[in-house]
Amino acid sequence: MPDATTDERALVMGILNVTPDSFSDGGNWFATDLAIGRGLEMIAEGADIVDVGGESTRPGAAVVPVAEELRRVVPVVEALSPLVRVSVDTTKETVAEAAVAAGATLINDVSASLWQVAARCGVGWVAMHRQGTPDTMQDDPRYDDVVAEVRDLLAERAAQAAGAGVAEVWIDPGIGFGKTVDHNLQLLAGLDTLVATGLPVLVGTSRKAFLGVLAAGPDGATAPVSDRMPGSLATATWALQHGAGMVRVHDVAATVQAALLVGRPVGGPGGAGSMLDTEVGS
Ligand code: HH2
Repeated sequence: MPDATTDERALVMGILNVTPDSFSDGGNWFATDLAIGRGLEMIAEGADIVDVGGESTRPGAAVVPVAEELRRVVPVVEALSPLVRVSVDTTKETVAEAAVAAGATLINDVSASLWQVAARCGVGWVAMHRQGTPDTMQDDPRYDDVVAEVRDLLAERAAQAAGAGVAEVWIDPGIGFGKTVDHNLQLLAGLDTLVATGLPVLVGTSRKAFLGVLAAGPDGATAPVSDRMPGSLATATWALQHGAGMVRVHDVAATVQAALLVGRPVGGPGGAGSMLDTEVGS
């Protein structure tokens, strides 16, 4: 969480999908050299962590064989990890281990099941909540109390991870993973319940489908991925203001700027107020 009394800001994790089929940037960075180039760009834009993934988690995405996921991910991790902190977005033990050997220091685990791997490798771990698996998760997600259920599952997994010796554990509500639009909004509105666990919270809303639904045009058509940047930024800013310690985003430069503003009190020393004052009239 940004400390309002200092210049600190929350962390921005840049998304780097080395895949042909991710819902937003699929195919853009599928070639290794293009992926490394995008990683360098995100570093220049201020990313604190670059999250390298080789398998899409979008509803209905194809399962990627281990050898192919390794081929996509490892060279990119190797190239970027001397320059920036790298996380690996995978649910496969072998891929997580190989990425750590290549320099990754955080396992971003949308299955919230790889804590023993993180413990063994001596790296951090992100436990993300999801209901179901990508092929069926959006069919008919149901909860009695989505915020409490997500919090309880994540707190339980975090305790298991801590017990196994993982020193750095993040929890993530898994926006869009087995959740309706309403569930996603309830989770964002109830973020303080996750923050109250005392565990650092990561939130990923970037360009997700619920933002397209909320930004539907007058004809009711869902806003395409290319029109979801305003909602992405608004929800990332909301999350940061409500205590998230990190946001996972495609649009790194814009989010870093938002994080700087949110992390600094208006009018405080070196704060947003003074930054804006300086720019008035210039
Ligand atoms: N969302 C996606 C993938 N990984 N990891 C965490 N911790 N939190 C998230 O919300 C999250 C995640 C889905 O987004 P993206 O990587 O852009 O798409 P795809 O899975 O299609 O590659």
